[in-house]
Formats: sequence, structure tokens, C-alpha cells
Amino acid sequence: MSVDFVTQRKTIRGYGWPTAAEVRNAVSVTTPGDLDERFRGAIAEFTGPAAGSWPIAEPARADHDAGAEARPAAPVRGAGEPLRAGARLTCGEALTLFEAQIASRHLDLAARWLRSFNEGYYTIGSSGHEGNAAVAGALRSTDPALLHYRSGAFYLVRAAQSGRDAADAYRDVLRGLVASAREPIAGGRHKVFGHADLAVIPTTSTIASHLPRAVGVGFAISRQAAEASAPQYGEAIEAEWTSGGWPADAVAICSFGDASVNQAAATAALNAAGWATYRGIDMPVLFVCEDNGLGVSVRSPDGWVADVLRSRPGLHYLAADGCDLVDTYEAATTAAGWVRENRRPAVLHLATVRLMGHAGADAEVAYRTSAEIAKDAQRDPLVRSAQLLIEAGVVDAAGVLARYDEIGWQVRTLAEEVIGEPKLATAADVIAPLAPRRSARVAQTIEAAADAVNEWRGCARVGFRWPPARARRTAHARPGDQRDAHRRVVGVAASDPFW
Ligand SMILES: Cc1ncc(C[n+]2csc(CCOP(=O)(O)OP(=O)(O)O)c2C)c(N)n1
Repeated sequence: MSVDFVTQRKTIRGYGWPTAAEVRNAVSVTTPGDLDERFRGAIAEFTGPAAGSWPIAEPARADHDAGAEARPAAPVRGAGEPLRAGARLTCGEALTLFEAQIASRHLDLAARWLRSFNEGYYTIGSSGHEGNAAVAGALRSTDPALLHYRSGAFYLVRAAQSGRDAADAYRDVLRGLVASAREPIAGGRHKVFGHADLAVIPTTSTIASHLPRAVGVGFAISRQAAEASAPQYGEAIEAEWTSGGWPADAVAICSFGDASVNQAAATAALNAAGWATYRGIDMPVLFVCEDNGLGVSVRSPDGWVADVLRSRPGLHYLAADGCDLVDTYEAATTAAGWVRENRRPAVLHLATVRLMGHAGADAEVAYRTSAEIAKDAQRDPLVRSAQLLIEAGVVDAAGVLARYDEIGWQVRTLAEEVIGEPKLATAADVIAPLAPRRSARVAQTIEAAADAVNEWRGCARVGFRWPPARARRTAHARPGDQRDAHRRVVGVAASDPFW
């Protein structure tokens, strides 16, 4: 049974949702209004030593702050200090991650709001998974990422790391929700996380289908690095490779859900990554399993996911509480560092919760008890992050709520803006970027590119000797030939849209 937000409309915080009490009477399910109210209620309970500024200024110290007398004594912490004793996550970084967590939550709320009057078409959200902000924080903005559909906070942190304006990043996501043709990666065809400038490779909702692609990206990174450093290539080739590819020490990151580990594509990808380790092939891939214990309405059996991931040969396993920013950041930093240094695959297993059901149309009460749903709500990562920041004295409850409302307002305003944007109107619009049916030209292009690749591969003598005859013919190429051949590959690729 789903809640009809339109007919039950009562104004709550401007979104027009029914109140939590109204919904609880009708059906026991976590709603947007519920989540919003619980967050506000929980934050109001927290106390800490901060003065409530946002963003944080330097810590208020009794010796130089005029207002210090009125405040409780330290432990107010500065931006560069650890959020929790011994943690690598600093207060300043935590605040950046928390902003992304808040925005991700508001994007979920906006998705439900847009859906309620038929202007939004996608409601699978990231609520309960916002700890993935810390995974992004532990990586570099140039590390290629293939994201789970619940990795919204990751996307926003990556955008911030890359210098993308926060409003633009929110708009990216909102455009996906309303199928705007201006959405940056799918152009209104689907709601996905992806942006070329952010090294976020778009993935579909076909669960686990992106894991083999991540293995491919990991392999490409290692191939590229190996070939660029091969003595027969010289500096010119290295420059060409690296200008169009990933940094030589990049790590590919790939997030997915717990039920996805059972999918054949995931099994194959994890197998291939582990196999590469035994084979001595570099495979710098960090798999991140965001485990909320459910695949739609089906529970992952207790211990199954951990055992599956931990027992994978060739894969280094780490686990963390995905609802705790410090814990997640700590484990993600260790995991990313390990993969970067060893050029071997690892899996980070994060314990998350799923808030507001699988998607908007899901009445999880049909397959979960109210107690189970309430237990997950207790682990809300947004509340947990706020608590950490308040207790550390970075902000106070009022500061958190003010920022929460500010971001909420910004997201809501942008949501209203994108509703009016053009959408793809015809089937021809939808398929326009696909290779048109000019098969002779496609065949010609592929043949030219293949010739160039084969010639170059043969020159370079680095494997892929196909077809063997061509490789043998070119094996005695003169110095410099391989560079010319490589230029032709790049030329073909650059000059033809089918490449
Ligand atoms: C290949 C494929 N099979 C089935 C589905 C339908 N489906 C959508 S989400 C989902 C469950 C995924 O669960 P999990 O991997 O745990 O991710 P979660 O949604 O819990 O984060 C399924 C089976 C799909 N999208 N793709």
C-alpha cells in the first residue's frame, strides 16, 4: 500500500507532505515527512560546546575570544583537528562531507515530492547510505568511479572536490529525476550518476552490471601505466596516453548493494579481479559494498555477504560501520591507500541502513516489522554525523538545523526550476546519440581503427598479437613507427563519432 501524498496533503515544512503522525495512522512506513521530523527531533536533543557558527571559524579559545566567558570551556576543535580522538577525519573535512550528506538527503526528499505530483520519475534514493560521502572523501577526484544508485552523497562530494558548484551538482541529480534533456550524462533518458568532468562513469540500474566494467577500468589503468612506462614507447607516447587517460596511480572505485553480490556479473567481476592478483596483473579496483541487508524485499541472510566477500581469493577485505562518518572514512582511507600502493583489488564492506523503503512505491511494512524499520531509523547516518560534529564542538544543534533548512530550500528551489526544462519528446530524440544505421560507414571506421590498433600493437610487441600475421609483419618495425601508428589510432578515434 502506498501513501497518496497529493490527497493527504497538509503543509509540513513547505513540502506538502502528510505529518508523520498522520501517516503512521494510515500505514507503518518511513515517509519523507517522518525522516525529516525525526532528524529535527534528534538534533534538538544534542548538546555540545560549540557556538553554532557554520561553516566553522577557528575554535573559540578563552584567551582570544571575547565571547568565550559565556561558553563552556573547550573541547571546541578547529578545522584541522581530528573529529574524534585519533581519527584521520578532520573537523573541516567532516563538515564538507556532512554538507553533502544533508544535500543528498534533501535530493531524496525532493524526489518524493516531485513524484507526488507526477513531475519526477525516479524515487530510489540514498537515504541511510549517506556514509558513502566518506568514501569519496578518501579518494581523489581523478579516481574513476562507477556508482551504486544509492551513492548520492559520494557524487556530491566528488563534485565539490572537483570544484563544481554545489548548486550545479544538485541540479545534475534533479535533472535526472525529472528526465530533463539537460541532465549531463543521460540527457533525460534515465536517472544515473555520471559526469565526465568528475570521472564518474555512468552506470545503469541493472544491478552489478558495472562491476565487470570496473574491472575493465582497473585493467585499463594498469595497462596504460605499464605501456606508458615501457622503454620502447618513449616520452611522446606516454604524454599521449596520460593526457587522455587516468593517472598512473589511479584507483577505480565501484559501489553496489549487498544483494548485488549474488548477481552473475558481480560474481564474475570479483572472480576476475581476484584472478588478476594471482596472475600478477595489476588491478587497482576498490569495490565498495553498501550493505543495507535487503534486496528490495528479500533479506540477505545473516553473515552471507561478509563471508562471500571475505572469502574471495585475491581480494583484500575491510569492513566498517557505514552509518558512522569517522569509521567509514578511516576504513575507506586505509582501503584506498592499500589499493593505490599495492595495485591490487580490495573490497570495503559498509554496514548501512535503507530508509524510506526501496523506492517511493514500496510499502516495506509488507515484509518488515515496524520494529525492524524503527531500528534502522535509529542508525540514520545524518543524525550520527550531526551528533559527532556537535559533540566535537564544531557546530551546535541550531547551526545544524539552520544549514539543513538552507540546503533544503536551495534543493527545493532548484527542483522547481528543472521541472520546466525540456524533455526528450520523440523516440528519434532518445536514440539520437546511438550509432545511426549507416552500417557501411561504421564498418569502415571500425576496420580503419582496428588496422591502426593492430599495427601499433605489433610495433610495440606488448601482447594482443592479433592477427598474428600482422603482428609478425610489424615486429621488425623501425624505431618511431609505433609512435606514428599510435597517432593514427588516436586520429581515427578523434575524427569519428562512432569510435
Ligand atoms: C540485473 C537486475 N536484476 C534485477 C533488478 C531489479 N532490482 C532492482 S534493485 C534490486 C535489489 C538490489 O539490492 P541491493 O544490491 O542490495 O541494493 P539496494 O537497493 O539494497 O541498495 C533488484 C533485484 C535489476 N535492477 N537488475
